[in-house]
Amino acid sequence: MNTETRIGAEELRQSAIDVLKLNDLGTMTSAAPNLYPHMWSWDAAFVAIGLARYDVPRAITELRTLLAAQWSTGMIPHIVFSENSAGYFPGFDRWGTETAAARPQGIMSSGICQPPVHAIALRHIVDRGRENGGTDQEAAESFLAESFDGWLAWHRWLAEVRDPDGVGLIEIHHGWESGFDNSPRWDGPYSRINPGPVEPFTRRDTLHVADASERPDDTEYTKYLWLVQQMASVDFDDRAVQDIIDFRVRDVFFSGIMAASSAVLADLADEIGRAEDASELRGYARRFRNGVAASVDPGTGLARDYDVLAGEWISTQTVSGFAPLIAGGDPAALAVQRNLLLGPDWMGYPELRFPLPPSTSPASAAFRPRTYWRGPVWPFLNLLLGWAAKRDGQRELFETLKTASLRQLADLKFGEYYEPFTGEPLGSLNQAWTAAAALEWIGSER
Ligand code: 2M8
Repeated sequence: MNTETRIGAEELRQSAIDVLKLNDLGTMTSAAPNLYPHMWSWDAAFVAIGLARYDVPRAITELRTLLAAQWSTGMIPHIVFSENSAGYFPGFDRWGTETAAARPQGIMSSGICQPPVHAIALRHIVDRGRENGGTDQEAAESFLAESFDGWLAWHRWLAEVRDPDGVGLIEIHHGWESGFDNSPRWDGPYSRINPGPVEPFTRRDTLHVADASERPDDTEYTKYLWLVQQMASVDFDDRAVQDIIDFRVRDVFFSGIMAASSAVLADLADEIGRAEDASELRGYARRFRNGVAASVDPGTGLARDYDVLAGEWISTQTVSGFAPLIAGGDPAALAVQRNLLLGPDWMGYPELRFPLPPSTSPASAAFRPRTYWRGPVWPFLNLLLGWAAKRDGQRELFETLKTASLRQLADLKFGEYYEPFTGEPLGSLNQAWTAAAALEWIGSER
């Protein structure tokens, strides 16, 4: 690295730390300063990865706060609400989780979940702790021992409750559970929902972006709220929800993360002498890796979601199609996926500002370059793809993603998502997991 880039990296690192400090609410980090004034489950995991690069104890606090909100079933809720109840819609009062039997008393949370990236974050914390030694190492090791049962319960709940038939794909009950809220992946399932009466609502998200069309529209929100109402009507009881909910989809990207994370947690289990749990977790890793691999469309080479209610595979050209690269598995199949990812419909699309995969391929009719999960580039996803590439010894792909990401993030805006052709930051600025991604990319260079 030459001096100029080194200075650039130091400035980026400092700015990213400033963003995490700006979002720091004490024992949790808001996903973004105004748009998302609460803690989100998978954002918190990425935030912890970034924090661990400069403050291991604070990274531990982040995951500890999230885990304290775990439901007695094992589910980790997708939002842990801060006291700033006015800042975001739907807030705790609208979720209807007040009377849910499994929610820990005194902790305000939503009643759905998000992809289980947490064990990967835990791995990063343990690794940073061991590198630093001293009190960081002690804190990381004791957090691993203290929290292990919680993460295990979370993976078990996912495997048993969200994949009761053992097909190797996790079923979700809301687009919000995927984290890819309004992706074209969910157009089919949402198009078949006819919402019943939904209580009147005033959105707040559109107040915090430059242009409301960067967000989902009101028709989409009505359906999102309808699903929440359906779940609340049965007090978020797992079995009852599955019987009545209008959205039942097996999410391939969620499942890819489940496979990868289970393998990571299995290694951590071994490190603390929990051999039996390690073998259970390796079983989950295998099952979900196989489920993801079996979903690949032989025609397009992309992995697919499955619509349970319609009884059909969902074929879209979205970045979730690369779930096998996250899950890991058969080297030959992964090599085919890597070629596709680097090819002209994705990272090699000629007009891209940086060679980074858009959330929807620009070659797809569903592609919208400025609209949220329908086209923009999401920096935290690139970090995840890079992590998986490194795990699999794919140094070249890792370096390509890293170099392009560091160039993209050098604007110091920390956009929630980016316009693929111009590199313009969109959605919220100072988004926490974008700053965390910058810190991890920089840290991995040293
Ligand atoms: C977005 O989702 C929330 C709902 O959960 C929203 O739009 O209000 C998604 O990008 C999701 O993946 C992310 O975790 C969350 C916070 O960054 O925002």
